[in-house]
Amino acid sequence: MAFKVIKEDILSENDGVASEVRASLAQEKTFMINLISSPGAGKTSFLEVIGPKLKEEGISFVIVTGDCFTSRDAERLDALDLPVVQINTGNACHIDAQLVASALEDVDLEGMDLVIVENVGNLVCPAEFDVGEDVKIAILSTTEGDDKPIKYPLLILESALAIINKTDLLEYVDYDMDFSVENIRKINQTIKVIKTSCKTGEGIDAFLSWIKDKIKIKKIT
Ligand SMILES: Nc1nc2c(ncn2[C@@H]2O[C@H](COP(=O)(O)OP(=O)(O)O)[C@@H](O)[C@H]2O)c(=O)[nH]1
Ligand SMILES: [Mg+2]
Repeated sequence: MAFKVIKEDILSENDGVASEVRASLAQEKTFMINLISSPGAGKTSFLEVIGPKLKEEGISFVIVTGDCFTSRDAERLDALDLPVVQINTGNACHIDAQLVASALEDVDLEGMDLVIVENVGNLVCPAEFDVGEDVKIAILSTTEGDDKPIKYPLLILESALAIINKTDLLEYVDYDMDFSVENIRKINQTIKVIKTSCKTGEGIDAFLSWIKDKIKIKKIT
């Protein structure tokens, strides 16, 4: 029982900071996405592919990347000259709103179109924590099994978009795409699903057109 109370306190404290982050982004009309997946589903790879394309499109953005201990993801993104801020969470299995607020302190948000948070690889905790994002995006992959949507329904419920990555590996793995998408839609009737491959580029244009619409809508609301 006491455990439950502590958790509620932590979440309500987090929600207060998330609201502040959301308010400061609303002032600048900056859209924020929170990318959540298991370790290795392809969050950083996806950013390596979309980052240069966002630049080509003239979209201004910053990536806040979370990792327990290393700065490997930030180094990969920095090598492509993508704007990135690294957060180390230590043993924490998620990024919380305070960490995002601290990361954004040194970022000039004026005129910024998009903030991208790459959360810590985990399908449970990040789904519970609002970090001030406009939308959460679940990245699933064909190598982790088609039952992950039903095993981690909160993430699917909380997400506006589900990306199913590594479609190039479909012929090598036992992944029933119809079963996976069916379960995603059972859990969340309004979620959009995009199938991608960071290797072949499948689905990348579909994502870019989705994100450009979201950025446009944010600017006029
Ligand atoms: N075949 C294939 N491999 C991928 C794809 N996306 C990522 N990977 C590989 O999956 C591994 C983990 O990717 P990474 O981006 O580090 O995942 P993260 O932990 O979610 O950030 C790397 O070896 C990537 O090269 C994909 O679409 N197809
Ligand atoms: Mg990564």
